[in-house]
Parts: sequence; structure tokens; C-alpha cells
Amino acid sequence: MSLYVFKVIILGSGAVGKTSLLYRFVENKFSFKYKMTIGADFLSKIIEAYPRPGNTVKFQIWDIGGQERYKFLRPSFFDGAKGAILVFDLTRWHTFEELEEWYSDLREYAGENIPFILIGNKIDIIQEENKTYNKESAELFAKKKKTYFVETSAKTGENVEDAFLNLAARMLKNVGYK
Ligand code: G3D
Ligand code: MG
Repeated sequence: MSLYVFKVIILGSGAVGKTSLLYRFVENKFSFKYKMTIGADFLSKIIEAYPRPGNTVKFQIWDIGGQERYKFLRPSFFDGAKGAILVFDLTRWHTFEELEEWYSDLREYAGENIPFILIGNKIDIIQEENKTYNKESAELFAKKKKTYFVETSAKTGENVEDAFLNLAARMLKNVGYK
């Protein structure tokens, strides 16, 4: 039995659902009243490690607020991160385009080696309104960077746990867990 503690950072433009995804994962709730961004603090959650049970992973997930505060907090935000989640909003394509910048910050401040996953959030709206989006581009972005793309909904909870489990597996692999 081992306990792995991993700092994870969640990145993406405003209103893509970062805080909501965190809240869904940690509390299994979605609330329209939950508007606060956690800022320099973090939320923790312990999960059974994938792929093998017996080991546990403790996520310490750091959320970030607006741009200005982000720039100010940047060094401590990235420091010691072992994994990252890049989020865009499936209903607002510019938030996908903005990911290149978040990605380059990730590589510059957290290092070339830390694993990340790509989340397209708000799939419930796409489904409900029969919308489409440029899925090929999202998949290509993930493929080029050798990672995993998943559509989630913080509102319904769809794929949220999956996304975090996938990241846990990548972080464990990255620290040499077999
Ligand atoms: P942020 O932390 O990235 O800035 P928030 O984003 O988590 O604050 O979410 C921004 C808005 O999107 C919120 O709406 C939130 O309820 C909504 N949202 C987040 N995730 C989802 C989702 O998966 N589906 C739907 N339908 N909405 C989502 P409000 O109106 O409260 O500002
Ligand atoms: Mg937020």
C-alpha cells in the first residue's frame, strides 16, 4: 500500500467550468450558486489508484481565477505540479484556441514532462441542443501532445471521474509506478 500525493493544476479560460469540474469531482455536486474560484487554495480528494487497487492517489487540485490574479500567483501556482488539466468550453470555440497559450505556460512554468489531459466541458449543452463542434481539432491537439481528450459535463457528472482517473494513471506512470 502506498499513498501518492500529487499536486494538480486546472487551467483554461474564464467560465469554461474549471471550478464546477473540481466541485463535481470532489463533492459530486453541481450548483449554480457555487461561483467562487478557489484561488491559491486547493481542494483534496483521495482515490483508489488506477489501474491497480491497493494504492491510493491523493489529488491536491489548484484552481485559478481571473487573468490578473493568475499572473501574480503564477510561480506558486505551477510550483511542484505533477499533473494538469486543460479545459475548454465545447460551446465557445475561442476557448479551445486559447488553449495553446495555457499549454505553453504549462510547459514553461511546470516543465516539459508533467502529464496533462484535455477536457472539452459542457457536453450536456451540445447534446441537448443538438450542436456540433470541431471534434477533429480537439482530438488532433491531444494526439500531437500524446494525451487523452475527453468530453465532460460538470452539470451531469458525465466522464468527470474518468478524466481524473486517466490523469492519475498518467501521473503514476510518470513517477515510475508499474
Ligand atoms: P470557471 O471556473 O472555468 O471560470 P465555472 O467556470 O465553473 O465558474 O463555470 C462557469 C459557468 O458555466 C457557470 O454558470 C457554471 O454553472 C457553468 N457550467 C460549468 N460546467 C458546466 C457544464 O458542464 N454544463 C453546463 N450546462 N454548465 C456548466 P453560471 O451561469 O453559474 O455562471
Ligand atoms: Mg473558477
